[in-house]
Amino acid sequence: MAMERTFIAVKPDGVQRGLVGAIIGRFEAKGYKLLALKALVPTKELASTHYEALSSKPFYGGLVDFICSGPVVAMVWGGGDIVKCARAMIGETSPSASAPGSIRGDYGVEVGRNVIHGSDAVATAEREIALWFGDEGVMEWEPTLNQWVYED
Ligand code: IDP
Repeated sequence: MAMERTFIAVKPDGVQRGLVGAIIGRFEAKGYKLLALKALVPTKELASTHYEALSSKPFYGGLVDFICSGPVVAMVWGGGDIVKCARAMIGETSPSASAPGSIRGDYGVEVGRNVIHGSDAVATAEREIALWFGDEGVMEWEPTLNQWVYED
């Protein structure tokens, strides 16, 4: 099993709606480890760089404005196959297409208010971790409960 890191952000709608604790709880309960966490109102530069792959989309400007509209809780989580598994925990891009039990399926209604971001690939995760955390660094640690989450 590949030990990976992923970048997770609770978007302004998730923070305003008081979903930070519930979302962190899901990743903790799954058995993943928290490696970094901060709350910030992203600058326009940060948000537009984060979403630059979508710059040709009609919703890009609104998306960037939305991400800068209030506090975001940015996190790095680590664990086995976490990039793909976190995306499954998050659900589809549109909450209305997301299964009940997923974060977007349980907490969201519309695509432009879908509560949470999660990296879509290992390379994207490393790019996003560097962009959001840069020189601040990200912890590495060995949770004592790992023996109850992983076979070896
Ligand atoms: P993802 O967040 O599931 O990886 P992406 O296609 O990378 O989905 O889109 C990034 C974000 O852009 C979405 O999470 C959502 O907030 C927003 N978005 C995507 N498609 C639309 C749309 O059709 N209308 C408005 N916002 C959208």
